[in-house]
Amino acid sequence: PRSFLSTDTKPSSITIDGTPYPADEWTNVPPSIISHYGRSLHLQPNHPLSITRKLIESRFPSFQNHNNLKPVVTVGQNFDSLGFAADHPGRSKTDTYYVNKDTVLRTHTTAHEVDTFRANTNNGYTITADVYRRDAVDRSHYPVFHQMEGALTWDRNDFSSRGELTKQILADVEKIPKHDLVVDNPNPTFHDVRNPLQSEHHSPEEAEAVATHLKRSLENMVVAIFSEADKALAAAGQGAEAEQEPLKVRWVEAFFPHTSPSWELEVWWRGDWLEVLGCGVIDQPLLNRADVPSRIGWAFGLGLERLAMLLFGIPDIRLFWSKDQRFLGQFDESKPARRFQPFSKYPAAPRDVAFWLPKAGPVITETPASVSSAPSPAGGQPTEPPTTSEPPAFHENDLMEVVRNTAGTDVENVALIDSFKHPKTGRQSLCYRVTYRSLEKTLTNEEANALHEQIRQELVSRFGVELR
Ligand code: FA5
Ligand code: MG
Repeated sequence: PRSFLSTDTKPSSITIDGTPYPADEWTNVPPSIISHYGRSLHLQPNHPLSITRKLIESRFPSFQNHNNLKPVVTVGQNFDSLGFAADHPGRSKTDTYYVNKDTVLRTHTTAHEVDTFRANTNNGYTITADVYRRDAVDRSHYPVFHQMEGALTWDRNDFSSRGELTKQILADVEKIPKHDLVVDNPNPTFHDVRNPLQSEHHSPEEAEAVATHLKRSLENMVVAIFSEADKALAAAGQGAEAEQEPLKVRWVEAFFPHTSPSWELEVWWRGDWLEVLGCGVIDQPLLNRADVPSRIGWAFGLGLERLAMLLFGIPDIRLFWSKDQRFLGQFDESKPARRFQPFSKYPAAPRDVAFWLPKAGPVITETPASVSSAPSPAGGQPTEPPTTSEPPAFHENDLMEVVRNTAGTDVENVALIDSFKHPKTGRQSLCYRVTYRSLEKTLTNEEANALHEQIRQELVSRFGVELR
């Protein structure tokens, strides 16, 4: 298959949903990504992502729901309007799909916040949509996934004083249904330099009231999802484990350029803390940019696949894209949630690829969980546009993409299993294990070998690696 990245086949324009965009040295959206465009899984009746979306929306009954916003946005919408610094790693080509230097596939639903605040006549809204990130290949990461954004604001102009506004927010807190959820760490301290109260805009009491409303609203939403999940487990005769351990959540400090202070909500579920969403008190300059400077409020962004995987017990994120009736036929939005029954597990075909990198240079194999506000958890440095004379620096996400482009959903996992530097030459060697496994059939040895050989050759032609 043609790669939009290799210099010999680079087209002068790239067409998405019938619209041509001029390509440039930033263009890095491969055909395998464009082919996901327009599936709108979050709107497909009886799809688990749609069922999960509706369940969450039902916990915010007064909100407007925006579910049809297009994924091609400007760099301004995705980053600048949200206060991302010019050198923020989230802007890097290794993490983000650029249509061209001014245009990206949105990396988060937050890209629509400013426009939505500007147009909004109501106080609250959700935005559910497909988002795109260059990322690892494993059972919980896919380069296209779905987020739901939620936001609620109050207008100062409706109140005679800051004290009156605070009173109203606290009165609104009382209207949120009570829950008996265990909240492990209801009020973590937060870093007052990196994650301050916005004291030039908000009184501490206002900020505190907004944060309380935010946390109680999201705890209420999580209770809805997880009590459904518990019922589904009980119906499957697997409830005992869940009953022993009551549902538990905790708040963890987090950093986003578009909220302060910020938190992540984690849920204790079957032996693990799982990050479900990020949230915080909306950055006031963002609201000013949206021409609603008198508003104050909160926002959150959650991963829909993550919640749907928990709710239905779906073991692999690739399954959401399946058109197989053995998958789709298991979900019915008119009935209580049921546990997903794996229809079959086809054999895995692991294959290793080992190679020398072309020269000593930057190798980015890790995506550290940074304390920065990356919308993507990846922490790669922005790379220079590749030139024709020397191969670009190797970033692990580049390999992930070669694998995705070639093997699509027939690959389950890609993992670095060995890395060393030659003591004399200083050259770097890497070995990755690519695990092929189809969700729908048994891959023959020949099929796995053919995919693997294509990937090996692509690594040579794109990155100048030397196979070992
Ligand atoms: C953000 O994208 C922020 N824009 C969220 C936000 C919105 C914060 C509004 C504050 C206010 P983050 O990159 O952590 O944050 O992603 C949010 C959620 O998306 C994560 O908690 C996780 O549930 C989900 N998510 C992130 N990356 C992936 C992935 N590769 N696959 C599946 N789900 C993912
Ligand atoms: Mg995060």
